[in-house]
Amino acid sequence: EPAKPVSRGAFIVVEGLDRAGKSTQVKKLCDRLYAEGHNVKAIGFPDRTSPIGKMISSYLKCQTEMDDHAIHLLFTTNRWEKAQWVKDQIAHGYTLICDRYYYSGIVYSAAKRLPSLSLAWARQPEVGLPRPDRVMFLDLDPEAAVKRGGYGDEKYEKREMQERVRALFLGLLGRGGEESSDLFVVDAGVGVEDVAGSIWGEVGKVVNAVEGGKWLELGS
Ligand code: 2DT
Ligand code: MG
Repeated sequence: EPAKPVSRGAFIVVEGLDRAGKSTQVKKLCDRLYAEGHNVKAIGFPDRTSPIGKMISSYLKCQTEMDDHAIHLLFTTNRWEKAQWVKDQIAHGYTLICDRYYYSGIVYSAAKRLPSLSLAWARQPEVGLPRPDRVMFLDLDPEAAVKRGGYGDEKYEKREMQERVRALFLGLLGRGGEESSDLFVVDAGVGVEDVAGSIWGEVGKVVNAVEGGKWLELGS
């Protein structure tokens, strides 16, 4: 089926803790959108392919150490280096499904609980990045994540860290402002098809509204 002409593509982010099923759900969502005639591309952060992405990857694999503020700013820069590309794709009618974005960015850094690195501090360098049309938060109890086979060996894949990250994510909802209105919580503790169904129930509506010209401006 040829893709329909659209006003612009939608920018959808999928967020969640490690093992919440983000990669699986991003793939299923892209396949469904494509099958229904949308132009769609999957992207994700950190994008480990750029020179900065390689530094981030090395940090996450515990091969290099870095100051917590410095690594935060590298994650942010890794988004800025793709910001114009994101805008261009959307303007050309591609709907982007993005695995993690600045919501992970601020929450993982703030979960380190440094006196000098608050959520507000972490948010500042992200200001001005393309704002998504919707952020699907795949919520999973770290207890359930452990039952799914547990974590890998990367930097933040520790139970205590995951608990703090989850609390901060859920805290964003009550904080008011952009983050709380962007986030849509999905229970990721049920079966793969049920999670996909909940995601589709929201994203299908948003994508059709955006592509149909009902939500004109991409925010920032
Ligand atoms: P993946 O497991 O999805 O590859 O993520 N992270 C991610 C941050 O600390 N800041 C960020 O801005 C982003 C995008 C979350 C690798 C880890 O990196 C964390 C998990
Ligand atoms: Mg991971």
